[in-house]
Amino acid sequence: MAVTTHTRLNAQALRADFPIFEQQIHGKPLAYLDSAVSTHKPRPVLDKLREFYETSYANVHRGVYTLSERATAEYEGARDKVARFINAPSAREVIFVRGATEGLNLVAYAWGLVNLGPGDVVIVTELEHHSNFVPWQYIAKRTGAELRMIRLDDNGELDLGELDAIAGGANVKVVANNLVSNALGTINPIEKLSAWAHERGAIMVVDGAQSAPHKAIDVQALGCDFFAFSAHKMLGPTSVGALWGRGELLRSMEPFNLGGHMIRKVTFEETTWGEVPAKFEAGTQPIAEAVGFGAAIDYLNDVGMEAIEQHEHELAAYALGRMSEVPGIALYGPPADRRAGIVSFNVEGIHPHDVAQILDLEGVAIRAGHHCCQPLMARLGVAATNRASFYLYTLTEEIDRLVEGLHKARKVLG
Ligand code: C6P
Repeated sequence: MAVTTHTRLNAQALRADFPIFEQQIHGKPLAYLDSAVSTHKPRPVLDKLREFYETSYANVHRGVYTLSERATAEYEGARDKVARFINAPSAREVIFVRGATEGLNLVAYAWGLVNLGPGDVVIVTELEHHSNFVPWQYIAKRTGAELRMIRLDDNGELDLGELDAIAGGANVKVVANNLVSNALGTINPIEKLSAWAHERGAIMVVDGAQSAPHKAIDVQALGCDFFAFSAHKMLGPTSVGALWGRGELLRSMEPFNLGGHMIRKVTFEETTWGEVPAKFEAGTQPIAEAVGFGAAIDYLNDVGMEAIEQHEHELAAYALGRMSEVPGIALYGPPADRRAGIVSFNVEGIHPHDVAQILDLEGVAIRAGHHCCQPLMARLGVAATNRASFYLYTLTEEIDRLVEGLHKARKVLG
């Protein structure tokens, strides 16, 4: 029998790599429980950015001089790292974008505008982030396609039993879903959805913004056609992310942005496009950011994605247990074994922003709001929730401080 063992991560030890934790907030150690919005950066990533700018920086794919060739090698090296990280069949299928949002817009515009029309159906889900919802709603309206939605059950999980009924006899062209929900932490059955989509000749577009940072990703095993994610949510810099797409689809698509670097030949009458990925990387790319993204991937690989997933899973279970002790708390989403390290909740009678402000005074940072998931908020029947989200540097003591803060919020405002 094959036995898999994962080295457990030591969050306390890892924190020494993150300078942000050296400060205090309102005289208390920082308990940063908002990693789903963005993560902090370890020294190896910060050092890599500085080293790159100090020793190897130049524009890429534009110079024959040594520095430009060195920068190009680093940039393309980062692309290789991203490709390996998600088990893409080829690094040429990885496009550097500004983040998950831009990657998903790229697919909606460059694929959707050409391939969708009246009589076609795009299926999204009720727990989609606006980044994988609004572009499809917009492109569907522009092309005359119809937008349909997979609803959630009371656990905050997709009701796949309804899929065939949702599709009816329609010509389904796109299924769009996140692998992990940013608002509920739900882990979605992408393999099943991909298979279902492909049976109908549809493409499967996966928003990987909340999954790539937290679990090992294999786009081939997921069976999807596109997978988009952001570096800043996985220890890397802002303003860079990646879109992976199947080679044949990327090659058949029109470009998204037009300008320098993405062309083959330009004359007054006509322009022809360069090869993928250049076709989708118009203008000067986020070069140093991509290199920093590569350094973040190195760091995550060193810690081990299985260990990170396990750690977050334990934190989610611990948090759900401890938080359920708070009187008047409503906890949203599935049981711990079917969710990532994200817990959304409301405290009866207290506005989420007030809860977050009281917690801030305790040095505990959580998010309050609709989390760019307004259709989901409508389903939950609330305008907003509080959300605590965890990462490899999160300690159980910080969850204890969150719970103490919630008791305090109830005393002060409840
Ligand atoms: N979610 C959150 O607090 P960008 O901004 O492009 O890096 O990522 C957008 C995005 C797309 N999909 C999902 C599932 C996401 O969670 C996010 C970003 C942040 O949940 C900001 S709303």
